[in-house]
Amino acid sequence: MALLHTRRLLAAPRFFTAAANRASSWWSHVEMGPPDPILGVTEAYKRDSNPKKMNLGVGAYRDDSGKPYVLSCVRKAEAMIASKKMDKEYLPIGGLADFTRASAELALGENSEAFKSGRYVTVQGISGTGSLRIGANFLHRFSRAGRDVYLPKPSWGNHTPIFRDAGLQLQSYRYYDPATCSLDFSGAMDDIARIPEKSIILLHACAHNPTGVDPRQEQWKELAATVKKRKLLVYFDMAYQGFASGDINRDAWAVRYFIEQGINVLLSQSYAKNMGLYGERAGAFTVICSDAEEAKRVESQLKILIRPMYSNPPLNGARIAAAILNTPELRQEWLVEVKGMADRIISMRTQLVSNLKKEGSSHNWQHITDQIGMFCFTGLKPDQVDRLTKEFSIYMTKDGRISVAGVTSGNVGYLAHAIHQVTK
Ligand code: PLA
Repeated sequence: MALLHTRRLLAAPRFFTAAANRASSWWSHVEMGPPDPILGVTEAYKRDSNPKKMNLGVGAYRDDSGKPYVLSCVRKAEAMIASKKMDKEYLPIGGLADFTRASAELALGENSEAFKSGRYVTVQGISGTGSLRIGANFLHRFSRAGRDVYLPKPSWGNHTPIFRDAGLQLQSYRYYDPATCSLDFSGAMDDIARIPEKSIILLHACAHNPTGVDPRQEQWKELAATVKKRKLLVYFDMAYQGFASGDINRDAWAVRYFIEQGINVLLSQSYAKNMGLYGERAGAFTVICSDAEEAKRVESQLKILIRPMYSNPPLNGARIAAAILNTPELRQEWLVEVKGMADRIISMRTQLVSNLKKEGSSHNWQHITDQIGMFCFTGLKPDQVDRLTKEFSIYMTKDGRISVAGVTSGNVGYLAHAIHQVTK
């Protein structure tokens, strides 16, 4: 009793001091924020001690033994760079020229009129996200297309805060039909035809995230015609070039087609997935302009935007990507490795469906193999996702998206079993 009493006496002043500190703090009004819907899944996964746990949240490619994969062309590029003992000076504000030029060529194609005539500007960005943000800030400062950005419904979760934090307003157009787990093309066309003229529309260039559903080429053509008629400003997000079909040219088809139709698009690129350079943060932002002189003016303003944000971009990832893109043998090896990653994902889709059938599932899982790219939008409901996590330690985003790139021949059976248990 006496001991308890003493403890209380000791505890009391400490409690009062803490409360007083809180009240007088500059940040007492700051509320606890929610975890990130995608990266928060990884945090929860790391806390789980179940040896069977699976992280199908973030889109990060794993090899077939479930390990992070560093491309062999990347290892070679790194060795090449190391052997040159290069300096660590600042890059120019717009980034590494060998990298930005090669990025534009990769997206537009070497025969592109826009590329050859120089009526474009490409600046290096901090991977896809940072490049999107440069674009968003550029739009906020210079857009003649107003402040409304139309996103597909659904879109990558980070698109909304990227554009919102840059001061733009988010709107949406129909894109996905949950009833068929496929593209709602007529819904999309109806909505896009009603977007007020001269608004901004965001399109996923390929491997739409989170749905894995892309328009076919004829549908892209119709879309381009409508966009042109409505005089919309098109912003392409291309975070998965090569990951959809395994072929970087095929995956850039929509971007190239729009530009050929005279639509001067904005474009963000990322090398996180297709070169596996996730943490290196290599990406690019491009504006297609009406001529080379306009491109120079736009470039000058992009530099003015970038300088107070982060002064100039990081060096290492851009050097690696540039070495791969500009060295013929490395580039060739890269193209094979991209195809290898895309093919492994495709084979996991097939194996997941056949394992679900083996489990005795009578649902129609065809969308798993129809969808493309890194993700599968399973159609699982939030309570089913909860059960997968709680009962099976399978981690994924609440919307039922799984990163197929995280499935392996070793765990696809376990995943199918678990999905069957929560859907039967
Ligand atoms: N655009 C889209 C459509 C994306 O899916 C992602 C990444 C990015 C841009 C940006 O990637 P970067 O900044 O790393 O280059 N989406 C991931 C990761 C793979 C994430 O959410 O940050 C995803 O799991 O959806």
